[in-house]
Amino acid sequence: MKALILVDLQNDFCQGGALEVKEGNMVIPIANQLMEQFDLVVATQDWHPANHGSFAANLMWSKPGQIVELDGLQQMLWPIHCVQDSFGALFVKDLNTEKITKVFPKGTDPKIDSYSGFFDNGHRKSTGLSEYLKDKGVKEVYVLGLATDYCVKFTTLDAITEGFKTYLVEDACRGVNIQEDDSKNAIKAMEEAGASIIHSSDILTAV
Ligand code: VGL
Ligand code: ZN
Repeated sequence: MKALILVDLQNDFCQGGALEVKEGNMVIPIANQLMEQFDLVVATQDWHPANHGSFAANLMWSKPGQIVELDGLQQMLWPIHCVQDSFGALFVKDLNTEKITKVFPKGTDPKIDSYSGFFDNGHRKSTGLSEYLKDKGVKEVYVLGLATDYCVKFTTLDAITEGFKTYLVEDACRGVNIQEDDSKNAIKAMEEAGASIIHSSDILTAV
């Protein structure tokens, strides 16, 4: 059984969003097309309370891009984004959400961030995604979404360590690229960890 994991296809990561990822919207039509090839589609949703510790605005004298310590972990500070129930946290309007069987919110604890859809950044708590997929008999997962160098990367790495055969659909991802090569390096790290890097056409033409 194969599952498609849609990572953070939310307004704040797309055009005009608070944490806009360049060309983020371009992955939406690919996601819509790919969904048709899967029996199981799940989505992660960055879902922060307004007082989240990753927001620079919640910390005096700080700016997005700075690194601070949050509950014992290194934390990159971000602009306010994906606040629970806000427009920015909603899935992009053009995304076909009909095939999504379950949404996994993450980043809900103000004291810890969660880039991965499986665990928080300290691997302290599970979101339930791994258990859900295993319960459904999933052995292979295909990952796509935003952003390549953060949530896609850590979701993919956790999928591998959770024992799933893991595919990264490279053309259906875009990155933040605070440093120019961040996405490129993230893809390399995922590949080295055991992910198969594929193109959406590999899935679409195989059927
Ligand atoms: C993300 C930074 C902060 C992501 C989420 O979805 O990649 N990046 N929160
Ligand atoms: Zn976030």
